[in-house]
Amino acid sequence: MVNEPAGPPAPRGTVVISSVASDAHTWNLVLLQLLLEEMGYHVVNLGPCVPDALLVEECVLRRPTMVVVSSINGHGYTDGLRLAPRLRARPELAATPLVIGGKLDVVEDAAERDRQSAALLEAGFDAVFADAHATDLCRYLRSGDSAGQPSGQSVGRAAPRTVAGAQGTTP
Ligand code: B12
Repeated sequence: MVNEPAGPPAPRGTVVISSVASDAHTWNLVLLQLLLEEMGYHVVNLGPCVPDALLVEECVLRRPTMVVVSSINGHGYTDGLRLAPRLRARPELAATPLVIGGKLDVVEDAAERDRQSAALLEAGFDAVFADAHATDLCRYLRSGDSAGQPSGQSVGRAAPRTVAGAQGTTP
């Protein structure tokens, strides 16, 4: 699934949204897309089960303002650890803001989750949203702008962060 709305580029630039190779869930991606479009970004949603190499090539081609990786099947931690270095290995993407979020693991232990988030940051992500809500991404984007307005420029490698939430899940 690659959505390409017609019309001129959005003023805040292009965000690539993608899931990871193992993850078939879709509505998390759609929700993130709607929120970011509402904030004024042009969104390229690559959809679920995206092979690492395809994501890398799409990002090199499109040079996005930011890359948002979303995974909820519980393998996001493993997939993310493998994926981030592959993106960062391309000089064109070495400084591109890169975040990951969703239900990234199946661990209950907060300390272990913190350790995993730290490992994802170490692997190359700028921010990790473990079990957070999609609106936390909007807050993150707005946080660098003193006027409180959304700003794609505010996300940078200099400010690694982890955001942990307490979203409920149903079996
Ligand atoms: C629908 C569904 C499916 C459908 C998906 C259909 C489709 N086309 O999307 C099907 C049946 C295919 C499926 C399969 C599986 N599923 Co499923 N699925 C769900 C379910 C019921 C809803 C997911 C959904 O659409 N939510 C709606 C969206 C809008 O919300 P969300 O996904 O929660 O995303 C929110 C946050 O995570 C966050 N977020 C997400 N990404 C990001 C990124 C950033 C940057 C930020 C800030 C926030 C963020 O924002 C969103 C809104 O708040 C959930 C349970 C639940 N109620 O959540 C299980 C669930 C996600 N599935 C689960 C599992 C285990 C599986 C399977 C492995 C089951 C199996 N054994 O086969 C497979 C995996 C298949 C695969 N290869 O990925 C588990 C994951 C466990 C975990 N991570 O802890 C869940 C949580 C169920 C459970 N309680 O165990 N699933």
